[in-house]
Amino acid sequence: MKDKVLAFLKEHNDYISGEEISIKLGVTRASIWKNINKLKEEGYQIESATKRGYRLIDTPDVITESEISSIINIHILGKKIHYYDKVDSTNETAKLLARKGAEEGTLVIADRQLMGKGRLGKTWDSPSGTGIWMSLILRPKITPGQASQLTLLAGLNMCEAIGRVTGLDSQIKWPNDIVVNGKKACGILTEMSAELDGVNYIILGIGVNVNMKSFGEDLPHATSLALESGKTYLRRYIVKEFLQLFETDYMRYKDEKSIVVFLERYKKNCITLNHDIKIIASDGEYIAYAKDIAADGSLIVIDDNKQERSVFSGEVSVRGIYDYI
Ligand code: BT5
Repeated sequence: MKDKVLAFLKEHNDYISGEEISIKLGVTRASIWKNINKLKEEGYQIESATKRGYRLIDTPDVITESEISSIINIHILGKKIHYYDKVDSTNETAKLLARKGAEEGTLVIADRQLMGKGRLGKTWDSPSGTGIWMSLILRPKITPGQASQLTLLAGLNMCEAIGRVTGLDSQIKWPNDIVVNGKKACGILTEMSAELDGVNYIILGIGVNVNMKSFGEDLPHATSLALESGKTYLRRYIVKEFLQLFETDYMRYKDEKSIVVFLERYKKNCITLNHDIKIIASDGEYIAYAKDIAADGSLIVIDDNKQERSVFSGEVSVRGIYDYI
């Protein structure tokens, strides 16, 4: 009912009386009044005037299902949206939904995560009201080994979406970070359930620091889009831009079953290439030069012995950025 009342207010730029809304929606005026108060609590600025009724003046920076749905015009990604004020981790919630059969493109998004996850058991700081914490359920017909390619594609699209909405020059640190002015503004965590020869589902989890004004001392390398630009943003427009870009490219990826067609764009936005990097692999740590991205998405590096090696995953630090100075 709350969403219906909101939709009504949005349709009418001017005042609309409580009576008119109650007749159209077939509920009591008391119920309208209760739902208007709920909307006000969520931050919607609604003016009420005797005899004239209610008028929506301003919509807050919320990322609820109704606010996102009202601005996106796409077919698969975000067709079904599950919004939560708070969850432990949107990736975990998405996994539960995927196991119950949630369809491809289902989006789980939360205002706050209590136990946001990074890779390999690390945590992801996800305070309320300032960031985008979301996970997409995908069901592509690819092999488990290809799943990490979706991290690259999503990173590329989020990098482009950030550029379009904010004008900031963001870059991708292979494989899963988006960096602005040398600090981390976004991280991606791709998880999957798979058999030997195929993927059941992939959970593509993305965290973007949008409007934070500061970070704790434990996160010296973190930044937000607001900190870098001096402006604040409505989070839903970044979600919208990303979903639109990613839907187009993801559909093409599913047809091609390859990221080759995206590699030129990826490389143009990748800060890792042509830099010295430090790789922390399962068999130890080494320094190398990042030369290229291969057709399968792996990073091609040249080590101290002038040997070419492929890096498929692991911790990669770029000289001059974050902790590898
Ligand atoms: C990542 O891991 O960068 C993946 C982050 C994915 C977060 C999204 S939010 C929606 C979805 N649901 C989840 O539960 N997770 C996903 P990794 O590369 O391992 O980086 C983790 C490290 O980044 C931590 O150890 C911290 O040092 C740092 N970090 C934590 N919170 C941060 C933040 N908000 N901004 C920047 N850096 C952060």
